[in-house]
Amino acid sequence: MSRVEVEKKVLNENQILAEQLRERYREHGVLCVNLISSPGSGKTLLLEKTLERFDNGMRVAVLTGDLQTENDAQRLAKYGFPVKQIVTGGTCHLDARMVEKHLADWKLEDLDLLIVENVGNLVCPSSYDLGEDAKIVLLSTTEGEDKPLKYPSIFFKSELMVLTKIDLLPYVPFKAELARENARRVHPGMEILELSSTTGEGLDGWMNWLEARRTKAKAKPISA
Ligand SMILES: Nc1nc2c(ncn2[C@@H]2O[C@H](COP(=O)(O)OP(=O)(O)OP(=O)(O)O)[C@@H](O)[C@H]2O)c(=O)[nH]1
Ligand SMILES: [Mg+2]
Repeated sequence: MSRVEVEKKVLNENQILAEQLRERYREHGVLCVNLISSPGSGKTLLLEKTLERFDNGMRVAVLTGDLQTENDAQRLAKYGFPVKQIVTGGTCHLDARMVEKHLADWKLEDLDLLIVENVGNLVCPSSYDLGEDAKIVLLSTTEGEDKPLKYPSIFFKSELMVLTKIDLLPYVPFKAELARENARRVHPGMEILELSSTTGEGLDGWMNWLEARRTKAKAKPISA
């Protein structure tokens, strides 16, 4: 079997599993979001700030993926919500099977929100549906405005772009307007939020976005 055929087969199998996961999320009214970015763009710090803002009653869980180490899960576990690390052992993306396996001992009926932090990579995760309601791509102000043009697939497939580390704008040669323009060239009408997890600027907008999507997922009829 050629490499292309094997890749097609893997992607098809992934798609079937992803649809099953999507159906389960829908059945239980769980919003699942999949955070994707280059390594170090600020996914985990944003999640730390997000969990910090949730009250104890929030029915949220996090799956966080990495090639190696449990570092991110350790950072996230201290907020008291269920968190699991998926160590891929070298694979550059999460797939639906890994998600399904790590969800096995959590009850979806106990959750309203499942956040998946993908492996830091702008390329591979874009090919793998995890059954999520929305992919969210993060771009930080230290990466360059051209990234949406160089890695169009993930910017096209993501519903929302979060421009992170805006506290660094005075110190880096990054034109936020051009980054927004480039993102919308690849994905016309794309929603864009800007924030700094360090200063807290823009976090309200992010929390409001999540809450609006969570309410929508809850309201969706089972047959939708
Ligand atoms: N100045 C500034 N630094 C930030 C911000 N967000 C994250 N950082 C820093 O950027 C570095 C990487 O942040 P992480 O949250 O670990 O990034 P990540 O995307 O989870 O990284 P990987 O999981 O390795 O892909 C850390 O040193 C953070 O403290 C921000 O808004 N402003
Ligand atoms: Mg991380």
